[in-house]
Parts: sequence; structure tokens; C-alpha cells
Amino acid sequence: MHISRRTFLRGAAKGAVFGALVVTGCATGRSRLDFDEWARRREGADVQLKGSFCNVCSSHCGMWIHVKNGRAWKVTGHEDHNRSLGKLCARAHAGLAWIYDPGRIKTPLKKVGQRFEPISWDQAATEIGEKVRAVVANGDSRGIFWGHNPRQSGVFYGTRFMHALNSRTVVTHNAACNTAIIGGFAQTLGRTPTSDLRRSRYLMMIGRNYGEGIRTSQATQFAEALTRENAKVVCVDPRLSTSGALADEWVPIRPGTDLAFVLAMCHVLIRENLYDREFIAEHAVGFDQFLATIDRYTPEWAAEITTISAATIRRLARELAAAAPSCFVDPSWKGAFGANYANCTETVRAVAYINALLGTIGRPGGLSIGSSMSPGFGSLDPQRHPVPATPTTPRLDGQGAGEEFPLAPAQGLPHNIARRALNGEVKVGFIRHFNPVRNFPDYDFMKRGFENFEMLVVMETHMTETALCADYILPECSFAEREEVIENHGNTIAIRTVAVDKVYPETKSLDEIVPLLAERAGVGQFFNFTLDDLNRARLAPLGITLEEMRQRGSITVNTTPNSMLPVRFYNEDFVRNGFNGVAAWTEPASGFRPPANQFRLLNVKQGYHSHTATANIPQLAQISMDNNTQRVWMNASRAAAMGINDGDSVELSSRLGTFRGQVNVTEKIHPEALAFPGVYGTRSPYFEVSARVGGVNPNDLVPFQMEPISGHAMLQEVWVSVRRV
Ligand SMILES: Nc1nc2c(c(=O)[nH]1)N[C@H]1C(S)=C(S)[C@@H](COP(=O)(O)OP(=O)(O)OC[C@H]3O[C@@H](n4cnc5c(=O)[nH]c(N)nc54)[C@H](O)[C@@H]3O)O[C@H]1N2
Ligand SMILES: Nc1nc2c(c(=O)[nH]1)N[C@H]1C(S)=C(S)[C@@H](COP(=O)(O)OP(=O)(O)OC[C@H]3O[C@@H](n4cnc5c(=O)[nH]c(N)nc54)[C@H](O)[C@@H]3O)O[C@H]1N2
Ligand code: SF4
Ligand SMILES: [Mo]
Repeated sequence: MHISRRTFLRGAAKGAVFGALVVTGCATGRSRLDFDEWARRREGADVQLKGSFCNVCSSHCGMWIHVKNGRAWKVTGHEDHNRSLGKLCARAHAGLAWIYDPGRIKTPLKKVGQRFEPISWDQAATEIGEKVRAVVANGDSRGIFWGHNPRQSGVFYGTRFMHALNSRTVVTHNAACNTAIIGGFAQTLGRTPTSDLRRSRYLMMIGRNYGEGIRTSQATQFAEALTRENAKVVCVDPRLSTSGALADEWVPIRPGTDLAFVLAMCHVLIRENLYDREFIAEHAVGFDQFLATIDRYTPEWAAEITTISAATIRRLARELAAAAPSCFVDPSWKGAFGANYANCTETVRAVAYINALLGTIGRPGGLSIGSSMSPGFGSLDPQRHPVPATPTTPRLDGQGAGEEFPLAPAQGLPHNIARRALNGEVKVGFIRHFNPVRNFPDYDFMKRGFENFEMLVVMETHMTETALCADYILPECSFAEREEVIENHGNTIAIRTVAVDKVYPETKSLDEIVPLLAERAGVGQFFNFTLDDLNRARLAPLGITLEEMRQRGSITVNTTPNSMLPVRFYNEDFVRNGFNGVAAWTEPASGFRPPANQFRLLNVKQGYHSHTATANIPQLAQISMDNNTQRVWMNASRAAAMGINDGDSVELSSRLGTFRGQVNVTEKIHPEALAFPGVYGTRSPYFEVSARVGGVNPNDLVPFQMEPISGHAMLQEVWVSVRRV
């Protein structure tokens, strides 16, 4: 029997294509006892299942925490949760290490001179409250902000706290992730679409690596698409990622030039009359203005810029058109155009255009515009629980109408706060579940900024680089030790329940911390309710009780389908603010051709780590060490020309400095690029495991910069040189 790649993948079993990455339980190989059977035997009789959702990345996959003798000992995917679909990725399992890690912060800490000293919650809250009162009384509320990896508990408590203090500034990590995507799609389609992976006949990923930038449900659906007979998967990426290796076609592209590639495909669709005229007639705004720009974007022009041949660009555009409307150019996440280059927002607009030309938006197998994010949660009775008025104070981060970055989305610009701190504009920062000093470009710049607030309060589980800048560190208990504001993830609602007792009794959850701080800051009246009151109010309109919610963990609810909005090929708001009415070719700020002997830096994910947060988890660090995955990828022919061999130690330099690392010499990367796994090179002396792994953090080489339209941090706008040592 002939075994094609597709048949082989199908044989590899649905959902298990990424091997260990999507863990469903596997045979042990040596004995006949399979993992599930072994687990059943081990569990014995007294195992309780506690509903929760995973804390290791923003996907928040619904899961069950299995508790035996008061200890969490394993997790499994929640079958009724749309992000996990009954499965979890490898990181979720390692996330258990978080709960029992002896390196967790155990009491509140205060910086005294160069050291941190343990203090009581009472002292911490009183001193923080006094400082905040003084700043507010002085009319300086603009100088106060809250920053976080946005999670619904943080959004609720953080925003309410800031409003109570007359500040409007709540910022998130998105400016180092997908701000251009949120902003660009909002400005063009009204919202960010998602791909209908399940039904598509042609899936084009431009810098989206479903196999390693994981959301469990999507990884599973991507794996299914790889095995579908009538579907073609194309990965456009300067690097042969796990997804690219499994795809039908890998199209290596020069990094930073995706905009030229997409505009040239648009050109082909128009010139060859392959676009969906009906869809355009019905939904497009400013199509004539767009047509007037398209002549210049020939495939020959794009070939020079992208290093993809004109023939390939034409073929890919024709193939997409042949599969339309059951096809898509993926809206992506961070990879190519989330927050990397000066042209990212323009690239996102162009991706919206090509999907509109193909008529994929709102069509089966195309881009889904989904359902309303709100399942109709209720809210607390404002008569009994006064809501602070939304302040009119200007924001601290320069985001929004009338500010420095009028078109930046509301998710905010934390790096601009670091800059403003250097001018003495920042009074008090509250940071929760967020490590901007390590995870934004330019470590020294971010650190200097975050050390230059009058007061920084960090709510953390670990002694991160950001925590080390703080005046006060407040220890939050782990995800398994707390209940939280009920979240909605599309049409699933999910709760975290208390699975285990607090391992460190002096730690607190957010619903304990914020009301305490608010009370000492003189605004306690806005927090005269318990988390239970809040969750009951949220559930009331849905007819679900808190008890039922706790028991079921995740529940699918009805949401209202979104309606189609106009596709704005031409956008007045851009013109008013001095930008292009129609998205137009724009080079990265550093140009697209590398200077002699230099390389483009790529900042990439690995399937078994989350950003830098998991770098110190011993089990995951061991995978890195066993496989030398902390090494920087370098193209084999370039390496040979420079006399560099696989595994060699090298110096990697940019204008910010020189760092020592090792190289992974491979054919799987564009000659002009170096791929840095984003996990390594942590700077906190508390991360001893991570320090043993080694590696260079890409953010150490990238200077502070801001994209002109969305204001994001441009994680790949830098040239790096390599020298063998
Ligand atoms: N394992 C794991 N999974 C995660 C996360 C995690 O930390 N770890 N985090 C979650 C989060 S917050 C996010 S944002 C997503 C990210 O998910 P993705 O965006 O899919 O992941 P990335 O690794 O950032 O980038 C994907 C690919 O983009 C390519 N790329 C880089 N520059 C360019 C370019 O200029 N052009 C093109 N065409 N391609 C380029 C890289 O080589 C890489 O293979 O993952 C989510 N899931
Ligand atoms: N070098 C590098 N930089 C990156 C990336 C990368 O992969 N590498 N990825 C980029 C992307 S796509 C994103 S989304 C951002 C992510 O940037 P962040 O949001 O800063 O990163 P996270 O990994 O989500 O975790 C932040 C911190 O949350 C803490 N934490 C974990 N659990 C809890 C908890 O229960 N309570 C509290 N209070 N704290 C907790 C962890 O200790 C961690 O330090 O970084 C961006 N920058
Ligand atoms: S994708 Fe993995 S790490 Fe992220 S929430 Fe889901 S199971 Fe957890
Ligand atoms: Mo992200």
C-alpha cells in the first residue's frame, strides 16, 4: 500500500500529530498497561475532580484538577470547554509544579535599600494605601496605572480599583503580542476574526505556528486539517516550524516583508479577475480607492522584496481563489504581524483585504466572525454596590483619541509608561501577573523605567525581573488555591474553584488583595461585596446557580451571532491621523535587506514553554537541556561561510550589546534570519534552574521603539551580527 504523508498523519491518530505536545494519554510501550489504565489504578477511590481552567497561557483551557489526599496530582481537559475540547497541552501538566514550587513568594515583601524584607499584609496595605491617598489628594491620579496579562478577574478588580482612584489607565501585555492584529482588524473589519479550521479547503498561515503557539482546541483542529483529503495547508514562515514541517507546503519568506506578499496576491486576484465581486459589492467600503493603488504591487515587484518567486506568488493566489470561499489567510496571533515591525498594522489591514477579495469572511471554512463575546452575564446591583464613575483623566500610556497614539487599541502601551517614568511622570504602578521588564524589548530601558516610579506594587507568584523593581511585592496564591471571577471564552463559561488548601498560608487571592488595598487607599466603599456576590450576580440572568457552576466547571451557553460589518478598504480615521487611507507598502523601520553580515532576529515560541514564565520549571527546563533547544537557529550555508559549526558558542550583538549563546545550525531557516526561542536568558537571580539552561533572550538585543499606528513594541526591528568565539 502506498503511504502518503497525509495517510501517515491520519494513521498517527487525530490530535496526536504533535506527539507529546497534545497529550491525550499514551501507551507506555514496554508493558501492556496504558496510561489511562495506570492512572485509574493509581487514583484509587478518593479522588475529587475540581473544575478550573489552565493558567499556563492566555488560552485558559477548561480543565479538571484531580485532587487526592488534599494534593493536586494531575489535570485533564474539560470535555465541555471550547478551548480544550477535552484535551490539554504539555504545559498544563507542568503547570502543577507552580502550586508546590518552593520558589514561590510566601509573604508580602518590602524593598529596604537593596534587599527585600518580609512584612505583614497589614503593614504593606497601610503603607501602599497612604501613598496612594497622597497621590490622589494631590490631583495626580493620571500618574497611577494598573498593568497585567489580561484575565477577567484582573480586568474586573483592576479596572474598578483604577476608576475608584480616578485613573483610566489599565494596560496589558498585548503591545508585545498582538496589538497590531487587534487594532488593524478593528479598523478594517470591526473585530478580529478566527479561522474555521474544521471546514476549510485551503489554509494559509503567514507566521502562525498552530503546532507550537498552542491553543489546545486549535492544535487539534489544525492536526485534523492536515489529515483531511480535500484540504491544503501552506505555511509562509522564514523558518520551518513544526506546523510547516507537517504542512503541504512551506514558503520561506524574508522576514518583515509579508505585507508585500499579501499585496501582490491581491494584485493577482484583481488583475486575473479572481475575486468575489458579489461579496465586495455588498460589503466593501472604499474599494475604488484600493483599486487605484494595486497596479504597482506586481508579483515581480514583490519577489524582489520577499525572496518568493513571482511564479509562486501567482500560483498561491490562484490556488486560494480556486478554493474560495472555503479558504483563508489566517488572521494569526503574534508570529509575523502581531507586534514585530513598523508595518504590522498595515499588514493586518492587507490580510483583511485579501480575505474580503476571496469572500471568506463569515463563510464556512473561511474566517469566522463568531458570536458576541458576552454570554449575557449580569452585574452587581449598583444601588447596593456603588460603581465608581469612569474618569475623564488623560491616560498615562498615550493610547487613544487626542493622545500620542490615537489609533492604538485600548489594550494599552506599557512600554510607553516606562518611557514616561524616565521623565518623572509616573507616580504609582500596580502590576499583576505580568513581567513587562523581561517580556518587552530593551531590558535595561524597561528596568530603568519601572524603577523610576514613585511606587511600584507587584502582585506575583515568583521573583520575576519586574518584581525585583518593586517597592512592595504581594504574593498571590496559585490558580489551584483560589476561586475567581467567572470567565467567558466564546460560548463557554468557566470557573476556577478552590482545588487545594493554600500551600503558603500568607498568600492571598486577588479578590482579597484589591479590596484590602482599596480600603487603605480610602475607596473601600466600591468593594463592599464578596466574590460570591459578584459571581452570583454574573450568573443570575443565565439561570445557573453558583453551586451548579462549581460542580460543572465549564458550561456551554448561548451567545448571539455577530453580524457582518463593512470591510473598510479605505479608512478616514487613518487619513485624519496622518496615515494611509488604504494600506500601502511600508518597509520595516530597519529596512528589509539586512546590512552586510547581519541577520534579522526572530522571537519564537516552543511547544513546551510559555514566554519566559515556565523557564524555571525543572521538568520543562530538562526538556530544553536534553534537546539543546535554547540554541539560536542559524542557516547552514551562512554558518559554513562564517566557519561556524552546529553547537558552537557565538557572540550575538546588536546596538544594545553583546550576548554569548550557542547556535543550532540548520537548513530550516531563511539565510537572513536568526531564530531566538523567547523562553531563555531570564535575568532574575532567583531563577536558578533557568540559569543552568543558558540561552539568550531576544529582548536583550531589541531597542525600545514604538510602531507609529498601533504603538506596539516592535519585537523584531533589529539587525544582529554573529561572531564565533
Ligand atoms: N507553547 C506555547 N504556546 C503558546 C504560547 C506560549 O508561550 N507557548 N503563548 C500563546 C500566545 S500569548 C501567543 S501570542 C501565541 C503565539 O502563537 P504564534 O504567533 O503562532 O507563535 P510565534 O512563535 O510567535 O510565531 C509563529 C511563527 O511566526 C514566524 N515568524 C516570525 N517572524 C516572521 C515574519 O516576519 N514573517 C513570517 N511570515 N513569519 C514570521 C516564526 O518563525 C514562527 O514560526 O501562542 C499561544 N500559545
Ligand atoms: N522573550 C520573550 N518575550 C515575549 C514573548 C516570548 O515568548 N519571549 N512573548 C510575547 C507574548 S506573545 C506575550 S503574550 C507576552 C507575555 O508577557 P507576560 O504577560 O508578561 O507573560 P506571562 O508568561 O503570561 O506571565 C507573566 C507573569 O505572570 C506570573 N504568574 C503566573 N501565574 C500567576 C498568578 O496566578 N498570579 C500572579 N499574580 N502572577 C502569576 C508569572 O510568574 C510570570 O512572571 O510576552 C511577549 N514577549
Ligand atoms: S494551550 Fe496549553 S498551556 Fe495554554 S491554557 Fe491550554 S492547556 Fe494551558
Ligand atoms: Mo501573546
